[in-house]
Amino acid sequence: MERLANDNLKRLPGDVQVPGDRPQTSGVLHIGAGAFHRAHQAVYTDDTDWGITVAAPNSRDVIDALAAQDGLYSVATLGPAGASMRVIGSIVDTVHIASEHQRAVDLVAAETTHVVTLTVTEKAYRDPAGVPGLLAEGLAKRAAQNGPPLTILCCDNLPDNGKTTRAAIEPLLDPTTRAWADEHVTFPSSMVDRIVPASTQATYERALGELGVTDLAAVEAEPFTQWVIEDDFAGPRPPWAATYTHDVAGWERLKLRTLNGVHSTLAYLGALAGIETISDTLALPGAEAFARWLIAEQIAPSFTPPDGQDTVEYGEGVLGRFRNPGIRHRCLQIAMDGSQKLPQRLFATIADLAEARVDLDLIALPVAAWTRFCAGTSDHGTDLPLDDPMKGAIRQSLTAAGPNAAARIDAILGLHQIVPESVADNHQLRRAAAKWLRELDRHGVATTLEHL
Ligand code: CS2
Repeated sequence: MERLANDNLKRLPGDVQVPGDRPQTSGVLHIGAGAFHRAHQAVYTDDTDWGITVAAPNSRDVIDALAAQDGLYSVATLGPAGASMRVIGSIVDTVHIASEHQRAVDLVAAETTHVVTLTVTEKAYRDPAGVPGLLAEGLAKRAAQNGPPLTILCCDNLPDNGKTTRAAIEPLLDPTTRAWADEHVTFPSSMVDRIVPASTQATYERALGELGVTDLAAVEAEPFTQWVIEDDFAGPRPPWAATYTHDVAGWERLKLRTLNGVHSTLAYLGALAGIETISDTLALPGAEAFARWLIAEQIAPSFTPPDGQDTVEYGEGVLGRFRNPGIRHRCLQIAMDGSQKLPQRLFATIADLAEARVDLDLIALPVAAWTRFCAGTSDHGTDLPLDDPMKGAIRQSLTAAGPNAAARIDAILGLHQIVPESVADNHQLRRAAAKWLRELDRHGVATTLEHL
């Protein structure tokens, strides 16, 4: 079967949006070839005359598919009214870090590279031998050449993600590089948002049906997209149609606590109930009412949203997006790496509520759901995978706790790398979470939600 390529762009069906002149060079080096990047930053870049080199840390499947297609791939935007297709042409080159390490280092140092963007997932920032190490090596070379300034722009769902990135790299720099980087490298924070499920066979089949050629790098996404970037670029700034601000923190909190917090909550509830996707979980009797209640009573009072934003209204928008039946976002995909996600999605909210002495009953339910999920058995007795870098510690503490609900909650809240002390020590939270865990153990998610 013919693959998507420069040669057949002109022959694609008329309703498929195709790129005009392709960029020749890449001012952006992007690390992380996942579906999110392809449906987010690469689309923003496609609206400019900049190009991207995509670096894949481990698996080479995506970059091999892109290389076989002249860097082209399609994004299916799935709205209530059906799909619209767009072919993206902003990716001009690829590099496989695991097998072409030196080339990746050289690209970080290259004077043609002005911005490095990152979507490498939350856990990658903890691994000095991985992406932080690569960036440190590249910066050392750039400093030695006294190269042009560089902007390193984190696009992962972490709070203060610019500072987090800097903190992961800085300790790896020698003193000379460090001094150079202080002057020439910036780490703006950014808030990124678009719901992009992992591509499946259905994604590739849809692409073939709509394009008439094979696209093995195809992605599908919701219509909504947002990018808020701290305006702190060291050198040239790509003309992305993003929102540039000096206060990203408020946007990050709004998105991480509301969208991602409710996403993770629904993911654990849905997985326990044996439901495959977020939209189907939200359709469980009581689920949407609970989500709405959680947003209004617990998430909204935990922080001040950025100017002009109302958390409850924003939350309504989020629930509307979660209902989108075109998006089959699997609960198990969102449930993975809970130890890396929940600190900013759930425990930060609880810490702020505890400090403000707000009642913690409702928000204790997602804590109980995660605890039960971590044990690895659904309400129907089927196995649930625990895909988490802290799996060993989590399972060990749960096993040691035995069957008692209060003991299991104490064990989970005692994981200090995940749960802040002020949350772990909060008696009201512990009591409420243990109560919910007993409910979930006895009745399961569906009945618990129905009787809230
Ligand atoms: C999701 C996010 O997988 C997850 O943990 O919560 O990927 C979410 O879909 C995006 O952050 C939306 O912008």
